[in-house]
Amino acid sequence: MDRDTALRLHEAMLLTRLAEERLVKLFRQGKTLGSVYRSLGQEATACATAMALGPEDMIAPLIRNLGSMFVRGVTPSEIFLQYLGRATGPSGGREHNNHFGSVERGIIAPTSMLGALIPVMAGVALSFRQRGERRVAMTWIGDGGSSTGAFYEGLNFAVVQKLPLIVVGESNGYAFSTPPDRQMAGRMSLRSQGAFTLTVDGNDAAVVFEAAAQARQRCLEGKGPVFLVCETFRRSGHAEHDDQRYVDPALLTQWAAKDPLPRFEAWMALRGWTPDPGLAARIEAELLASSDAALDAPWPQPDRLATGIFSTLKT
Ligand SMILES: Cc1ncc(C[n+]2csc(CCOP(=O)(O)OP(=O)(O)O)c2C)c(N)n1
Repeated sequence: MDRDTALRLHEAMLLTRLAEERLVKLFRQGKTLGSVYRSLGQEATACATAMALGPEDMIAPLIRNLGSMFVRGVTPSEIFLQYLGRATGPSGGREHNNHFGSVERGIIAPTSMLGALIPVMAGVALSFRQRGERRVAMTWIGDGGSSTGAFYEGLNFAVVQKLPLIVVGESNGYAFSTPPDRQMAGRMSLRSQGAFTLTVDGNDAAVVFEAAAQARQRCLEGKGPVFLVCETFRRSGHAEHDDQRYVDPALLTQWAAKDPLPRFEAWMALRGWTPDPGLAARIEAELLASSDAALDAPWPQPDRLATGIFSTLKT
């Protein structure tokens, strides 16, 4: 990773951390229309994987991968308008979290149905190959989500067809309140079905980036899909309405010491790469301005309810 990439990756992780903190404040003030599903402690897994892609590649994030959307150019303003359900937000107030896509920026909309995006992205990867395009598709899945039939169907199809698909497995300690050993035998990597599999420290942004870059290279060489398992930990509840009382506090302390942000800052410092000391303040100011503007933005009008439901894309 070069210096410029490292600085951009650090900024994306910091932006994700601070934007989610701002969203939590809005949730506690009763301003968001739904809950807030954070990625506290998992920012490296979302940001460093997406950062290793090229602009022509496509991603399909899950709700805990807001960071990957920032990497692809989604703005805090879009996120606040969306969470606050405003007419000027990406879905015009029809959704209230990161469930929106942006094909121009290579983002297929996240969905709630866990596993469903794996066959979708296998299809996207198949279309790249059929058109002879050098592009890869990437999506994410949690340890709980990897128990779905869709996960197996999609990954199996990609393995058999040798598709350029990267599935990032987020092994993050809990699926809601269920630890992995209550719902799967063995480690997440055993679910690879023959896909080339890498297991990495998901809280080490530099390592995640290198692994994702290697995965992309394999895909471009026609070697088939990669299952990139990131070992990490969800340091907040499933969402803000969940107080995580089922988690041993000692585990939280243990994982707080492995926080990906200071770890990446230390990695950068070893190379003499220092982020701008005013960065956090600048991001905070932008987040405050864009969330205040979103609070003043108009609500959707009932007469717009039936518009924008069907795609206008030409086939
Ligand atoms: C097919 C499907 N089944 C159940 C759910 C309900 N659900 C939402 S999140 C969740 C837990 C997900 O855990 P995991 O995949 O490990 O991801 P994490 O929340 O840990 O990031 C469940 C069961 C769903 N969204 N989709």
